[in-house]
Amino acid sequence: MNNRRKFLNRSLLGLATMSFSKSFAAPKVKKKPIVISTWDSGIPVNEAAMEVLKNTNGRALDAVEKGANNIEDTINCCVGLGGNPDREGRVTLDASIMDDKMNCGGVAFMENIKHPISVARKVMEDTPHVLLVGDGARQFAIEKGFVAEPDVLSKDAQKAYDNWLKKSEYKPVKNIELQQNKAFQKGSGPFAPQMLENGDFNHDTMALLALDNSGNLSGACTTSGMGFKMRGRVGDSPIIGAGLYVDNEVGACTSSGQGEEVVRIAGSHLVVEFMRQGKSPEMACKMAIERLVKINPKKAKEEFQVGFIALNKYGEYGAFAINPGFVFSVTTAPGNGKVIKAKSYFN
Ligand code: SD4
Repeated sequence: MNNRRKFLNRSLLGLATMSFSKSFAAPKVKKKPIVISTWDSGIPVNEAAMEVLKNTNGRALDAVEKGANNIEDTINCCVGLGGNPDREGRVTLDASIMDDKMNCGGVAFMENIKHPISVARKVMEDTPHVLLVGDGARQFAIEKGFVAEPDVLSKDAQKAYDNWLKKSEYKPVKNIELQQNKAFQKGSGPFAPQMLENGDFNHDTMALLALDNSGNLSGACTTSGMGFKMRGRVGDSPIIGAGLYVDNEVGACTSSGQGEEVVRIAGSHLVVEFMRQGKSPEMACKMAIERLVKINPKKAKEEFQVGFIALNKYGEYGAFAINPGFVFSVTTAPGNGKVIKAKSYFN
């Protein structure tokens, strides 16, 4: 047999094997509905989202908005208007949302509006744009019926700001929970979320992803951003592809941590692309973290935290962080939320 014929025969055999394995591969079962979110403060957030998802026709998009609203409502907390201010003492909010049809919207550097995620949804649904910022975002929100809240810091934020003013040093805290959570420090597995003295959970970003009963994915990310940032600073959270990305054919990803680092690698989009190549959600998050650490391993170890969470279209989920301390919450039915410790690059 000449070489060309041998080659053709081998190729045909290869094709036959490929189509054989394809048609006989067991179809993956979708584990749905499911909602996952960043940090242990995600437990009540997931619960609010599950109220929507438990209904046969509950949409993932409505679920992630409701979940984000839940934490934006906790006035004395960290995400939303109760969050830490910038270095001029003003709370400025970033948020983004993305649905199962590649629709997306966001707001950034927005003040005085309690539910930035809902304004982000209005940007997505009622404008030809993807992102509105600053006064323009606030003006749009008011036109849409949102109420402008007064410029008052929450009790905790005022305390934190007064404290910060003493040195005025910009030193983002790597993991707020790590300092609060004794169970985590002991290194035990899933644990009950730790509450602060005043009964609130504490973190400045809430990002969540949901898969509904129809098999559709959506995601939302809402934050007051890094405390004591420069005025006008915007992080990864409102930037589609960085702080959030959803591709209904593949999966979804969102992030928490030092936004500048996430933007640098278009983090959430990168994780979704790794899942498209067949990687599991955890492996996809890990590969994106490795990409980030490679830029400056010493800085990554010593100076900041980034954590990704990902959910694929089959309801499989995973997470990975640069440093220990990142946890995420998973809920598949009302009341069954659990907090899981993410693996990290450094230990
Ligand atoms: C930001 N990624 O503004 C947000 C902050 C954050 O936990 O996630 N903190 O950069």
